[in-house]
Amino acid sequence: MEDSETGWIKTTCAYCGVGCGVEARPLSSGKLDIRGDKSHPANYGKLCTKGIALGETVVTEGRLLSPTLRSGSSEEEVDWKTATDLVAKKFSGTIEQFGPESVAFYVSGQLLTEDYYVANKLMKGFIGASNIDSNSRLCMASAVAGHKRAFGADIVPVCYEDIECSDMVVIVGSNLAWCHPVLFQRLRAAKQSNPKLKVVVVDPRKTDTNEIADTHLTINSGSDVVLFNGLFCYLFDSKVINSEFVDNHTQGLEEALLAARQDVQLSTITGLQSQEIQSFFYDFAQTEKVVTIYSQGVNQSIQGTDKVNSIINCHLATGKIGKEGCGPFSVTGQPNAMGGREVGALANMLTAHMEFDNEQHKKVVSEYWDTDNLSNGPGLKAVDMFQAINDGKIKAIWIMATNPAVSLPSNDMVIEALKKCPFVVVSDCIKQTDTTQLADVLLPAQGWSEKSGTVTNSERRMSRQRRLLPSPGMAKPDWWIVSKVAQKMGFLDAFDYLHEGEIFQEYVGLTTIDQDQSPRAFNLSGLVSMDEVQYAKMTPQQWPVAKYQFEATQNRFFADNQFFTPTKKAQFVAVRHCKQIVETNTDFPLELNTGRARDQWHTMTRTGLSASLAGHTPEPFVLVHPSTAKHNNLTSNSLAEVSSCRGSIIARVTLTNTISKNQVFMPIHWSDTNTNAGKPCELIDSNIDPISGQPEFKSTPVTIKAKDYNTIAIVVCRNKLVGLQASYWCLQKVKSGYLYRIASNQTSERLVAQLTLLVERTTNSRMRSFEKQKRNECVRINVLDRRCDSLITVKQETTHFAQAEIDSIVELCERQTAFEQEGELFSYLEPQIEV
Ligand SMILES: Nc1nc2c(c(=O)[nH]1)N[C@H]1C(S)=C(S)[C@@H](COP(=O)(O)OP(=O)(O)OC[C@H]3O[C@@H](n4cnc5c(=O)[nH]c(N)nc54)[C@H](O)[C@@H]3O)O[C@H]1N2
Ligand SMILES: Nc1nc2c(c(=O)[nH]1)N[C@H]1C(S)=C(S)[C@@H](COP(=O)(O)OP(=O)(O)OC[C@H]3O[C@@H](n4cnc5c(=O)[nH]c(N)nc54)[C@H](O)[C@@H]3O)O[C@H]1N2
Ligand code: SF4
Ligand SMILES: [Mo]
Repeated sequence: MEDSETGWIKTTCAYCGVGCGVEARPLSSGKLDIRGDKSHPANYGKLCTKGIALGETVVTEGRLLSPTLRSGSSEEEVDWKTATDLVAKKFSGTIEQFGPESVAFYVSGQLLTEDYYVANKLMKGFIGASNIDSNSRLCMASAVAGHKRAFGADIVPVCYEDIECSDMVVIVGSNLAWCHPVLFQRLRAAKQSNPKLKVVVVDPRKTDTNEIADTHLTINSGSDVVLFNGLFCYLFDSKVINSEFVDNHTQGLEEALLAARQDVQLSTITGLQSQEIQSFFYDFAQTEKVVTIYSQGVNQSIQGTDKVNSIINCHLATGKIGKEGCGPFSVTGQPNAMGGREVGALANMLTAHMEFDNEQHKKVVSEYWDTDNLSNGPGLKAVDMFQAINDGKIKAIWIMATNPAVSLPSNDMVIEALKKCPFVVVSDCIKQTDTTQLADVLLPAQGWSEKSGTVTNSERRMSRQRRLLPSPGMAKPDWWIVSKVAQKMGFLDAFDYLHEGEIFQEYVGLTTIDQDQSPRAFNLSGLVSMDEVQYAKMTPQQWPVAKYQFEATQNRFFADNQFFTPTKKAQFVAVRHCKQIVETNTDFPLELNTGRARDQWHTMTRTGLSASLAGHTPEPFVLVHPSTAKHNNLTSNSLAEVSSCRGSIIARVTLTNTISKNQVFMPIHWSDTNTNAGKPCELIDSNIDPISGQPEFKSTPVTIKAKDYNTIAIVVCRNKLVGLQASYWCLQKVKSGYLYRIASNQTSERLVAQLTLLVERTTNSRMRSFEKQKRNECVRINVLDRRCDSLITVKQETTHFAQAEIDSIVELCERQTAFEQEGELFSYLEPQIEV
């Protein structure tokens, strides 16, 4: 929707599941002006750092511009016809020879609903298998499974507004301040205006989310079920159960209580003092309006689903659900994790909240899609899917909008599997990622600002992402690419879409079929009569949509006490705490916790392009408690090797009291594309929750030791260095190009020579001869138009560069003013060099 006078176009942020409304205005430079959309009910005009920087990341640098066939080190750019012919032929051929289970799609919450819908329809409806799974398996699967067990459907009952109306917000395993910043801002504002509002954070480490916390329960990793089972028993014993609600609208209380009672030794297992536990229990019991927000500290666990239900049990017991200011609230990670769940693009779902174990559902979907080849049951979930590729059972895979070579556990196996797999197709916007390296066919997809479609946020609100800029090269929308291949596989009529709006219309229709016979929560009947123009102008709609919502609604589920189980009652689930599959031991005495940094998004393919975002955490780091550091001879800012039984990676040590002595924390963002050994998933085994299939990412036994080098270097260059080899390197985007931090065991002379050669090759110019030797330091500058074009500083030292030194190097390379004499360039660096 564009305001034709001012040029502002309404769209939705590319990143997290808060789903903020954005207004964007294309500039003549090709960049975008960005501001928050004041009318969007998710954010009312607010944006976080990542949202504000969206305009900086719409660059063409590094984009995948044309379909590309790869074989060994050779690459051939081809047209769309050749590429889609080939993909269709290979998939059809594989299916013919080995059956429909021999192919798979691995898709993503980064896709739009329309893309997601088409991919799911092709696999389940026409290929006739269910080997389609999404990176949401790594993200939301436990929440989905927990919702289904308790409510009979995958429903997030609350609205964002409930956070603001509540008197107590419990934040479990969520770094809301960094990962859902605008929601965090809303909570902070609510707390300021309602001093009664109590915030409790349940997290083994202290994060920025603690800024607004009244209480921090530094729970032992993996012990949330014990805490919430304890609360459940307390609620019962202190007679604050809502009997009217429990008796009439729930079932399974006794069994759940019996199980909860067996989880004893609360303090020992959670590591919390009984006094803090009791006061948390008391507050939860005595506060009428409680919202419990939970995220990956809950979901990404071998008992993620049980953690979810242990939380929901407490809300059901007290009837703190379906009312203003109340409810369990699973915040979604990705921009469209929720959309993927709606279309059913996870291996164990059919589509549109319909299920494989329901014959009527299968019948209506077959009829609606006009297919006689609908898949009959669930397929392989992400971790099993990659195992099946490794075992040779899956022989062709199509990866769309996700980077499994970085983000899946047992990373070495995943990479090996993709190397072995006879046919690997990757659709991405970016040319160089760890996963695109492993593709036989690369397909260029339109990215945020070019593509057009719908995403659903954490409060079930569907918003439009709109096209703002032309797409570079031959990039196409994901739905178009999938449809073309589907047509060429012989399914012409079912995939002859001309426009994403047609797909959306078909999808809306699907959500309404058979609702009379078996009512489903997910219903968009209010959008059935929408035409293309209305779709183009669609304002945010929160499902269920019975009537087009001209005004933003605040639809809360379960206000009518009706659930989606066969009895229409909510289900208590009996859950018990279980230990980690692999516990810390003498070889691996520490627990590795992994998660996110404030200003980076996942594998950095987009946020990594922004110099301003890179400044917050420029390098892969490991958070270590000072006493753990002392015990392991680690000093602040030194490099350390973190090892598990699977392998070793390297990161910069950050000393902090925010983490416990038995844990270390690493961010997930670095990959082989921007550092040489910084991917935590190399250390993490594929231990999954048996119900949801979601991997444990928060607890891996590791050990840590200092990693010393003889020589360290900083290189700034306008282009990326090709063929850099060093014991440690890491790359950071800066305004003038790229900054490399390097550590090596070579002598400084050799390292200088090697780096000089690389920079000269990369920039196609010569480093000037005015090399300046200091006591233990060598600086070389490449001068262009009397400006510093690139710069190498090497030190014969084992420690790190001080941030001030790095800042002055970066500043020198960014300077637009020419230096009168080249010597001035050096004197500019002098104060820092003279340490
Ligand atoms: N900046 C930024 N924001 C993002 C993303 C990003 O990449 N960058 N990604 C988005 C996505 S897809 C997702 S899924 C979300 C994730 O959002 P979050 O879940 O908030 O983020 P994480 O950092 O993965 O983990 C959250 C917290 O769980 C804690 N934790 C670990 N183990 C346990 C445990 O056993 N119990 C409890 N109670 N807590 C534990 C960790 O210490 C950590 O602070 O963020 C979204 N937002
Ligand atoms: N150790 C550890 N591992 C984790 C986690 C953790 O906490 N700890 N968290 C897990 C979670 S919750 C998540 S969500 C995953 C995220 O992990 P990934 O999904 O692997 O990470 P992304 O970087 O988001 O990958 C998205 C890819 O899609 C591309 N892309 C972006 N937009 C489009 C588009 O429109 N079309 C196409 N075709 N491509 C596009 C991007 O360039 C990028 O290469 O990581 C998981 N892995
Ligand atoms: S909170 Fe999430 S959706 Fe909102 S601007 Fe930030 S990253 Fe984008
Ligand atoms: Mo996620």
